[in-house]
Amino acid sequence: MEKTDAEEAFRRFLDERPALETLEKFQELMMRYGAAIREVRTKFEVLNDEFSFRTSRNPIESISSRIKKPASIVEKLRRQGFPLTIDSIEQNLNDVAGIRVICSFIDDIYMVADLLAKQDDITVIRTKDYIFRPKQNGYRSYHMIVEVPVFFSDEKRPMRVEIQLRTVAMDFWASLEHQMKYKKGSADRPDIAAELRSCAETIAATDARMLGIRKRIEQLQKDED
Ligand code: 0O2
Repeated sequence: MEKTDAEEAFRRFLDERPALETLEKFQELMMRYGAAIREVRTKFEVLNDEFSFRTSRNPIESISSRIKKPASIVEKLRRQGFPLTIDSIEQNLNDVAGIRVICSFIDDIYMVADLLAKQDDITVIRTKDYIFRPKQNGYRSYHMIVEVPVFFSDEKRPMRVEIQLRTVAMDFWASLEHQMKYKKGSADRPDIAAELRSCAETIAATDARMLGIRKRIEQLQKDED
C-alpha cells in the first residue's frame, strides 16, 4: 500500500470514531511506548558504562530509537487483518517501539543481548538470529522482542519493545539496502540481488576478521601481564 493510502486509512480510522477521544488514547499509548524505549535504552547504556569502566572498551557504539509512524501502524494492522483499534495496536504489534543497538564486534551483540535477557524485569517474547541464519538477501542482525514493565502513576504496565542488534558493518549494509529498496524494482533484479548478497558476505567476513584481530591483541596483552 502507498504511504498516502495508509495516511488516508489513518484519517478514516479517526473519522469512524469519536475522533478526539481516539486521538487522545492513541497519543497516550505512544507516550507509553516512548517511556518503554527510555527504560530499555537506559539498561543498554548502563551495561555499556559498566563494561567500559571494567575493560576500557565500549561494546556499544551507538543506540537509536523510533516510534512507528501512525500510517505504518495502520498499514501493518490492515495487512495482517487485525482490527483498527487502540487495544489492537498493543495486542498485535510488537514493533511500535523500536531500539537499534550498534555494537563494535559480533560477540558484543550476543553478550549485551544475553545480559539484557537475564535482567529479572525483562521478559523475552521472541528472538530471531539473522546473524547465525542470515536472510536470503544477506541481511544480518539479532532481533529481540522484549516486554519491560513501566511504572505510571496508576499502574505498572508491561510494554513491548523490538530491539535490533547489529555491528557497525551490518548496519552500513542494512541502511544502504533499505534505501535502495525504494529505488523501484532495481533491488529485485537478480544481478543486483546477487551483488548485494556478495557485499553482505564480504562484510560478514570482515566482521569475523576484526573480531579475530581483537582477540589476538587481547591475548598478547594477557601474555605481557
Ligand atoms: P521499519 O520501518 O524498519 O520498522 P514482525 O515485525 O515480526 O511483524 P517480521 O518481518 O517477521 O515482522 O520481523 P523481522 O524479520 O524481525 O524484521 C523486522 C525489521 O527488521 C524490519 O522492520 C526492518 O527494520 C528490519 N529488517 C528485516 N529484514 C530486513 C532486510 O532485509 N533489510 C533491511 N534493511 N532491514 C530488514 P520493518 O517492518 O521493515 O519496518
